[in-house]
Amino acid sequence: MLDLIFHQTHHLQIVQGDITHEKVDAIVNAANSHLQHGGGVAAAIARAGGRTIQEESNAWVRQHGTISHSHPAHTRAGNLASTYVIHAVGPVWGEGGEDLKMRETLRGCFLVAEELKIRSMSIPAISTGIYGFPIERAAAIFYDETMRFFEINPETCLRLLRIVLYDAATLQIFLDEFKRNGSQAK
Ligand code: AR6
Repeated sequence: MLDLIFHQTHHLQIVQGDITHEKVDAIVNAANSHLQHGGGVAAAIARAGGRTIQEESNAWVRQHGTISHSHPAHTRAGNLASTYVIHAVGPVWGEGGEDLKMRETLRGCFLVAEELKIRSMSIPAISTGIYGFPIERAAAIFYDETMRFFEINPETCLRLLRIVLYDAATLQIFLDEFKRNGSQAK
């Protein structure tokens, strides 16, 4: 586990776990642009939260159309402990422009967090499962974008950001990346 503190009040934590168990204001889902939560962490969230998550997702797409990288959707979280699920769509590895799309996706999550004025959010390693984005590369972009967010938004309501990695190997890659950049592990 890594716990980085910004501006004395804001925490960035890297932990291993199942994101459906997180007790935060919002969890981020690694979704597809049609919000059909059929596999991976999306299916786990839809299953654990109950059918309202898929129903509200369908309603969102009917109303707003498909989801872009830069502006994720959000629904309520049904039976989960969180209030919201933010449905972010990461890049598919091999489609081109993946690094930039990953940055847009993470910035989109922060944008929605600010719009919802939430105080805590947990985010998985978007795109690194079914979408095939290399984990080391994702970790480097997560590092850059999370540091950038807290540096340029010292007044943000978002006091706690947790990066929740499902397996030990992915956790280690993220810890190595954040430590390599000079952070202190706890
Ligand atoms: N908690 C935290 N992380 C998890 C969990 C969990 N319960 N389950 C898996 N992961 P993926 P993608 C990790 O495939 O690559 C779906 O069908 C997993 O180990 O869920 O963005 C969507 O509907 C990996 O590191 O998402 C899309 O069609 C990370 O979550 C497509 O997959 C992301 O893996 C999105 O693919």
